[in-house]
Amino acid sequence: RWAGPTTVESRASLPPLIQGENVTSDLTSSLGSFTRAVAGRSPESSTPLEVWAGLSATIVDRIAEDWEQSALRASAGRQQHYFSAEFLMGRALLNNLTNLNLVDDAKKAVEAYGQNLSDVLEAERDAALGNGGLGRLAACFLDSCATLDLPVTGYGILYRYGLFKQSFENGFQHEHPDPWMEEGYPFVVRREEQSRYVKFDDMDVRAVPYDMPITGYGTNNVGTLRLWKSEPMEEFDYDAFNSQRFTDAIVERERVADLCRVLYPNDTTYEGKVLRVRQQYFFVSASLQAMVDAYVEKHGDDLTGFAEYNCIQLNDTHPVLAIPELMRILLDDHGMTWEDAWEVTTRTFAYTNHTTLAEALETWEYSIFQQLFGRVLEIVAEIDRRFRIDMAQRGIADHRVDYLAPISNGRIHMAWIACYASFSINGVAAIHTNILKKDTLQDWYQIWPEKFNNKTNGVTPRRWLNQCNPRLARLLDKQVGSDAWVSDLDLLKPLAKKVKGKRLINELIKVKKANKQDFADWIEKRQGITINPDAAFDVQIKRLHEYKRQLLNAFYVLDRYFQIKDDPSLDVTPSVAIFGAKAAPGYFRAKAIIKLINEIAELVNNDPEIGDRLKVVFIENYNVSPAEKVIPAADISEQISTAGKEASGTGNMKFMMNGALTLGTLDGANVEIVDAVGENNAYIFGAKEEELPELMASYDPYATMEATPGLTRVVNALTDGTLNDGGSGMFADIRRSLLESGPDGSDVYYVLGDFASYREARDRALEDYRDEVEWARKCWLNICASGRFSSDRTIRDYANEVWHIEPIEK
Ligand code: CRA
Repeated sequence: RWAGPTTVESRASLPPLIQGENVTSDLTSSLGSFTRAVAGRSPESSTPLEVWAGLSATIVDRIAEDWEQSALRASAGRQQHYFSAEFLMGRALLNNLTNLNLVDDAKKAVEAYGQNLSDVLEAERDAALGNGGLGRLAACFLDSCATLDLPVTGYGILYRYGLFKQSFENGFQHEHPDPWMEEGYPFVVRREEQSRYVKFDDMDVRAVPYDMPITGYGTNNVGTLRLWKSEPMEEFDYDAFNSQRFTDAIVERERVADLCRVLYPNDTTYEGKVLRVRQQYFFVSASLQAMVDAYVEKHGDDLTGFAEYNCIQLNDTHPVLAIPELMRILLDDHGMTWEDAWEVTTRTFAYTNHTTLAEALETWEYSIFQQLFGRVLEIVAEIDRRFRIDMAQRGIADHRVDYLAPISNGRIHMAWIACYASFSINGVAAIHTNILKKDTLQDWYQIWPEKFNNKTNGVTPRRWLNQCNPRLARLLDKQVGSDAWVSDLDLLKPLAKKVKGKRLINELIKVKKANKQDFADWIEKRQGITINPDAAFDVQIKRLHEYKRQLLNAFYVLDRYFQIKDDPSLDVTPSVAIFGAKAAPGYFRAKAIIKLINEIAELVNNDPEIGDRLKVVFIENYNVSPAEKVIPAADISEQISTAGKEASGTGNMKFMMNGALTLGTLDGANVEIVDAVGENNAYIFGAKEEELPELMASYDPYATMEATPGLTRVVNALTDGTLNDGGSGMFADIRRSLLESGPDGSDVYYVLGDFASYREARDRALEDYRDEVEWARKCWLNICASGRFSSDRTIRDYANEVWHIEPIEK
């Protein structure tokens, strides 16, 4: 049910990076050996998963020496370290085969044992060690750093369970554990000798690093992602075991294992749990210890030069405990003075903010720090004391100082510590950085304008175009004359002038059609839904959140359904509304919206009167791999957040690269997408960020609903028996959130307010879709203008403007 066909083709014009007399036969014999070692039987009778493990081990074997050399070269000079609680890596095997230009050889090797490469690749589980955009961004960044030969290492946590697996039962979301590496995972290597001890006041744990090689495209440089695992100081309490107290013996062991057991399934909001703070401290402490030890080994015990050789990017506030922890290490373990230690610390850290949503600015109770690490708390208190003096000297008013202080109202403010101690503060799209300056972080901006800078997000064209869309990649190879665009996406820009070429546009149309057929086959096999590949594929895939407004999309679908019911002969462009989204398990209303979309799908898909004119597909267990299937097949990219709420978005960029047209608000990176491609090649609607405060001040959702033709019927369908929430009260809750007054109602995301304008824009897009050639031209212009949104551009900007690092010498 989960497997589907993948097109696996090699097209790189580069010679294989791995030299040898006969790459294929070498690879075949290694694959045989590794598979036999893993499976304990012949490769011919092994399962696809076993062959996957054998082939993956073969790849690690092949890159081992380059990896070792790369690490050595990187440690010779200034290095960058990317601290992140999340890395949403997805699958690794095809990515590595492509980077090493070994796809063809691997295919032959696998076939030599009567196996099939597609099946082998489909057997791999996603490493889902992240929630959404923030975690996937970290993964794209590592890919770009390796490709650009930059000395960058990622640091995170080896979660035993990644983001929960989602199933739909009766249309309701259910969550299941995701033991992603239980069956073995060759792409991480345990580095026992690099273990460190992390001390809490109530327990000590051993941190063991598992290193993952990060290959780049067209280079033999191999980067590293270091994921820490917590283990007990001693395997188990032998005395307790011997005296028959078996449970006592394993209690401690489990307590330690709990630390890394699970990724918190929240996107943008956070879980206020002691365990989460423990996770954060655990991985930053172990990472810093390793960095400082490496420095001492190279440069001696005087750490005043630490920041010349090391820089740390904090991916949101999750790793901000690294600031007091570095202070602790410098003060306590290396005997530095406060002043010297602070000097080093404030030249080491750079902070990225990823959201303006207030609930995502982490603050922790004072008592949590008291319980976990008294010494770190002491240091935070000293930072706080000095901060207050510093601010008073700058003439900042007392109430402002109190608001901005690291400790206030009995809570520790992680974002304020980050702003105070970092030399760089950045947002992730132009509009987002502006909102930080004028709103969320305005006080900091007034004191230190020079710290602020923008780094618009990007996505890696390796995974998100070259790998997931081989047909389009081949077309681009032909147009560019080589595969050079894969690591220099700006090479597509001059191709825009070919937009009038009939042959080219026809080829593009053929590519999209074939991709849509593949997706239709995949979803049919996976979920048993039949869709018409000629219909417009309208796709919204992202975490379920009210601000992202999946509800607005669902209302459009319902409205169109009613229109067809009212006029059964209505001639509309056939379309498929495709959704993919997980809701945080505790986010009731997000789960309600999932149930709602599934109910609408039931209603629409089973109504013979509707036919092919409208279908609804909800991709179950949406993740990186399903994204790789649906993005190349999309026609319309839904980016419809309430303006000012989506910091950047990165899905919007992936769709653009694959030739889907953006239907969106002027929010996040959509603003820059429209700027790059031109208004005529996107569908923009809705209230603008600067208009919303005034609009909201006089907003009457009920009156707006009544004044918008068709909308009352749609909203009423929530509760009038048209749709069934199984007695959960979920749909009435959605209705209340829109129409009732008060902080939990009032339609704060302006769904009803933007409905008319959204409907107009989506209708117009679907109308335009009928002109196949004109539509494809717009797609082409989007593809050619997507160079700005390569994470290579983002990483170059970080490297030049913040990190000040150079490509490593080879
Ligand atoms: N949810 C933002 O909301 C942004 C990514 C990556 C987010 C997205 O708009 O594209 O970060 N924020 O910068 C976040 O996780 C904690 O904040 C996201 O993924």
